[in-house]
Amino acid sequence: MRSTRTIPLVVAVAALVFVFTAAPVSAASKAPVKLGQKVTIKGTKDVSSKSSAKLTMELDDKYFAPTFIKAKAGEKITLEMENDGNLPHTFTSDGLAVDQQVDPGKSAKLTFTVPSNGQVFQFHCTFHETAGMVGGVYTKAGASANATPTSPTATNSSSGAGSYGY
Ligand SMILES: [Cu+2]
Repeated sequence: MRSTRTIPLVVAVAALVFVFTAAPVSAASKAPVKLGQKVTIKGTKDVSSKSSAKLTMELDDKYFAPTFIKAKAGEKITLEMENDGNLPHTFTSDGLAVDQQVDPGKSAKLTFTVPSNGQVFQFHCTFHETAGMVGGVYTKAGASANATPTSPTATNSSSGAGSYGY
Protein backbone atom coordinates (compact mmCIF):
# COMPACT_ATOMS: atom_id res chain seq x y z
CA MET A 1 0.00 0.00 0.00
CA ARG A 2 2.72 2.44 0.91
CA SER A 3 4.68 1.93 -2.28
CA THR A 4 1.68 2.49 -4.58
CA ARG A 5 0.97 5.85 -2.92
CA THR A 6 4.34 7.24 -3.95
CA ILE A 7 3.81 6.67 -7.68
CA PRO A 8 1.37 9.58 -8.27
CA LEU A 9 3.74 11.85 -6.37
CA VAL A 10 6.65 10.87 -8.57
CA VAL A 11 4.55 11.52 -11.66
CA ALA A 12 3.48 14.89 -10.28
CA VAL A 13 7.06 15.91 -9.51
CA ALA A 14 8.25 14.74 -12.92
CA ALA A 15 5.48 16.75 -14.60
CA LEU A 16 6.40 19.81 -12.55
CA VAL A 17 10.08 19.50 -13.43
CA PHE A 18 9.12 19.15 -17.10
CA VAL A 19 7.07 22.35 -17.00
CA PHE A 20 9.84 24.35 -15.38
CA THR A 21 12.62 23.06 -17.60
CA ALA A 22 10.55 23.35 -20.78
CA ALA A 23 9.56 26.97 -20.24
CA PRO A 24 12.96 28.68 -20.75
CA VAL A 25 13.50 26.85 -24.05
CA SER A 26 10.55 28.58 -25.71
CA ALA A 27 11.16 30.43 -28.97
CA ALA A 28 11.48 33.91 -27.48
CA SER A 29 14.49 33.08 -25.34
CA LYS A 30 16.49 31.03 -27.81
CA ALA A 31 19.50 32.65 -29.45
CA PRO A 32 19.47 32.22 -33.26
CA VAL A 33 23.24 32.70 -33.44
CA LYS A 34 26.19 32.19 -31.13
CA LEU A 35 27.78 35.33 -29.73
CA GLY A 36 30.11 33.52 -27.35
CA GLN A 37 29.16 35.63 -24.34
CA LYS A 38 26.33 36.18 -21.89
CA VAL A 39 23.22 37.56 -23.59
CA THR A 40 19.89 38.60 -22.08
CA ILE A 41 17.48 37.55 -24.83
CA LYS A 42 14.34 39.57 -25.51
CA GLY A 43 13.34 38.35 -28.92
CA THR A 44 14.31 38.40 -32.59
CA LYS A 45 13.08 40.69 -35.36
CA ASP A 46 13.27 39.44 -38.95
CA VAL A 47 13.66 42.21 -41.54
CA SER A 48 15.69 40.13 -43.98
CA SER A 49 13.08 40.21 -46.75
CA LYS A 50 13.59 43.92 -47.37
CA SER A 51 16.34 46.00 -48.98
CA SER A 52 15.88 48.63 -46.30
CA ALA A 53 14.11 48.47 -42.98
CA LYS A 54 13.19 50.71 -40.10
CA LEU A 55 12.60 49.26 -36.68
CA THR A 56 12.26 50.30 -33.09
CA MET A 57 15.00 49.17 -30.73
CA GLU A 58 14.29 49.35 -27.04
CA LEU A 59 17.27 49.92 -24.79
CA ASP A 60 16.41 48.99 -21.23
CA ASP A 61 18.08 47.96 -17.92
CA LYS A 62 20.00 45.90 -19.06
CA TYR A 63 19.01 44.44 -22.41
CA PHE A 64 18.13 45.18 -26.03
CA ALA A 65 14.64 44.39 -27.39
CA PRO A 66 14.74 42.93 -29.94
CA THR A 67 18.05 41.31 -29.05
CA PHE A 68 18.61 39.80 -32.48
CA ILE A 69 17.92 41.26 -35.90
CA LYS A 70 17.82 38.98 -38.91
CA ALA A 71 18.91 40.94 -41.97
CA LYS A 72 20.66 40.45 -45.29
CA ALA A 73 24.00 41.70 -46.51
CA GLY A 74 23.77 45.16 -48.01
CA GLU A 75 20.49 45.94 -46.28
CA LYS A 76 20.13 49.45 -44.92
CA ILE A 77 18.71 49.42 -41.41
CA THR A 78 17.45 52.39 -39.47
CA LEU A 79 17.06 51.91 -35.74
CA GLU A 80 14.77 54.16 -33.80
CA MET A 81 16.22 53.66 -30.36
CA GLU A 82 14.33 54.37 -27.17
CA ASN A 83 15.84 54.18 -23.72
CA ASP A 84 13.00 52.99 -21.49
CA GLY A 85 15.28 52.33 -18.54
CA ASN A 86 16.72 54.36 -15.70
CA LEU A 87 20.34 54.03 -16.83
CA PRO A 88 22.20 55.47 -19.82
CA HIS A 89 22.84 52.88 -22.53
CA THR A 90 24.71 52.70 -25.79
CA PHE A 91 24.28 50.87 -29.06
CA THR A 92 27.86 50.05 -29.92
CA SER A 93 29.26 47.76 -32.60
CA ASP A 94 32.71 47.54 -34.14
CA GLY A 95 31.41 45.32 -36.94
CA LEU A 96 28.62 47.75 -37.84
CA ALA A 97 30.82 50.81 -37.14
CA VAL A 98 28.29 52.49 -34.84
CA ASP A 99 28.49 53.92 -31.34
CA GLN A 100 25.54 55.89 -30.01
CA GLN A 101 24.61 56.72 -26.44
CA VAL A 102 20.97 57.14 -25.45
CA ASP A 103 20.15 58.63 -22.07
CA PRO A 104 17.16 57.51 -19.95
CA GLY A 105 13.83 58.64 -21.41
CA LYS A 106 15.52 59.78 -24.61
CA SER A 107 15.46 58.44 -28.14
CA ALA A 108 17.93 58.48 -31.01
CA LYS A 109 18.08 57.37 -34.60
CA LEU A 110 20.90 55.41 -36.17
CA THR A 111 21.42 53.97 -39.64
CA PHE A 112 23.85 51.33 -40.82
CA THR A 113 24.33 49.03 -43.77
CA VAL A 114 24.72 45.33 -43.03
CA PRO A 115 28.26 44.41 -44.12
CA SER A 116 28.93 41.41 -46.36
CA ASN A 117 32.15 40.42 -44.59
CA GLY A 118 30.47 38.29 -41.96
CA GLN A 119 27.31 36.55 -40.85
CA VAL A 120 26.97 37.80 -37.28
CA PHE A 121 27.64 41.34 -36.11
CA GLN A 122 27.65 41.70 -32.37
CA PHE A 123 26.41 44.89 -30.75
CA HIS A 124 26.49 45.79 -27.08
CA CYS A 125 26.10 48.52 -24.47
CA THR A 126 29.52 49.76 -23.40
CA PHE A 127 28.29 50.15 -19.81
CA HIS A 128 26.52 46.81 -19.42
CA GLU A 129 28.12 44.36 -21.83
CA THR A 130 29.27 42.03 -19.05
CA ALA A 131 25.74 42.09 -17.58
CA GLY A 132 24.40 40.57 -20.80
CA MET A 133 23.35 43.77 -22.59
CA VAL A 134 24.43 42.31 -25.89
CA GLY A 135 22.75 41.46 -29.18
CA GLY A 136 23.45 40.70 -32.79
CA VAL A 137 22.57 41.52 -36.37
CA TYR A 138 22.88 38.32 -38.37
CA THR A 139 22.42 37.04 -41.90
CA LYS A 140 22.61 33.32 -41.21
CA ALA A 141 20.91 31.46 -38.36
CA GLY A 142 23.23 29.17 -36.45
CA ALA A 143 26.34 31.15 -37.38
CA SER A 144 28.90 32.20 -34.82
CA ALA A 145 30.20 35.70 -34.10
CA ASN A 146 33.64 34.27 -33.41
CA ALA A 147 34.27 33.95 -37.15
CA THR A 148 34.77 37.70 -37.41
CA PRO A 149 36.68 39.07 -34.42
CA THR A 150 35.34 42.56 -33.77
CA SER A 151 37.87 43.78 -31.26
CA PRO A 152 41.43 42.72 -30.54
CA THR A 153 41.10 41.35 -27.06
CA ALA A 154 44.22 40.73 -25.04
CA THR A 155 45.54 37.34 -26.00
CA ASN A 156 48.53 35.96 -24.18
CA SER A 157 50.72 36.25 -27.24
CA SER A 158 53.20 38.73 -25.78
CA SER A 159 56.65 37.27 -25.52
CA GLY A 160 58.37 36.62 -22.24
CA ALA A 161 56.55 34.68 -19.55
CA GLY A 162 56.34 36.63 -16.32
CA SER A 163 56.88 39.94 -18.03
CA TYR A 164 54.52 42.62 -16.79
CA GLY A 165 55.72 45.38 -19.07
CA TYR A 166 53.13 47.05 -21.25
CU1 LIG B 1 23.43 49.70 -20.87
